This record gives sequence, structure tokens and C-alpha cells, in this order.
Amino acid sequence: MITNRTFTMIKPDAVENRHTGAILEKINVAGFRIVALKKTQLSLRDAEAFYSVHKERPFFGELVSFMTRGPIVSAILEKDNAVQDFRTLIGSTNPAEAAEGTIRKLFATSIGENAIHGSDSDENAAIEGAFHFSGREVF
Ligand code: FUP
Repeated sequence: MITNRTFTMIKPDAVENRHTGAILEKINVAGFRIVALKKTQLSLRDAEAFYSVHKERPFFGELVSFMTRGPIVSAILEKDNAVQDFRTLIGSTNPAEAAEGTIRKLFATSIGENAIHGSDSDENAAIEGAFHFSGREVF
């Protein structure tokens, strides 16, 4: 298994607010190589499957409805220590608690609409990347 990769989605709020370019720039400047990239929109089924770990949580309905309301930009990123370094770059789940300069501090509006996703482990990075991209889309 390749362990120097992570998976990200620029979420519907950030795409709607036209932050896609600025976020991709921050990702590049931080030293990540974009090995796969696309703009797409999740179906209800996609979002429920992607976030199935949260299905018993009270915010699950809102999360699924938010994640399906408009297009997202998904990507697979490569860098040494990709998963941890990317979590540092995006900041805490709640933007109110995110460090200065992080993507969520700069671009997120709330814990529910927090601009960007980053995988939380190498194993989930591989699962999530394969959920969104076929082999022919990864370079
Ligand atoms: P993160 O790993 O930082 O993306 O956060 P989690 O996996 O804990 O949560 C996934 C998504 O669920 C968050 F991005 C937003 C949503 N969420 C809420 O809406 N409320 C919460 O209290 C926690 C998470």
C-alpha cells in the first residue's frame, strides 16, 4: 500500500464561495503533488456511503444534505507524511478552533460547513481515494 498519499475534497461551501483556486494554491505551496483531481457532485448514496462511519451521529442528515447540495473538487495528494501534514494544513474540524493560516481558518464558516476534507489515516486515504477515482484517473 502506498502510504505517502492522502485524499481531500473541497466541499460545496468552498466551491460555492469560489475558494477552489486559493485552496489548490495553498496545497501546492505546502508541497503536495496533485496526483488526481476532478470536479464532481456526490449523490445521496455516495455521501451516505462516504460518511457511513457517522451514520448514528445527530449531524448525519445535515452532513449528507450539505455534501450533496453542490459540486465538490476531489483530489489525491502525495507528499512525505501526507495524511498528518495535510491535517495540519487544513486545521481543526471546527474553524473557530483552527490555527491561524490553516485552510479551515481562512475559508470555513462553521463546523458543519468546514470547507475541506482530509483523510485521518493511511488506510482511509486509500479507501477514500479508490471511492472517488479509478486507476486511469491517478497520475
Ligand atoms: P474531520 O476529520 O476533521 O473532517 O472531522 P470528522 O470526521 O469528525 O467529521 C466529518 C464531518 O462531519 C465534518 F467535516 C463536519 C461534520 N461534523 C459536524 O457537522 N458536526 C460535528 O460535531 C462533527 C462533524
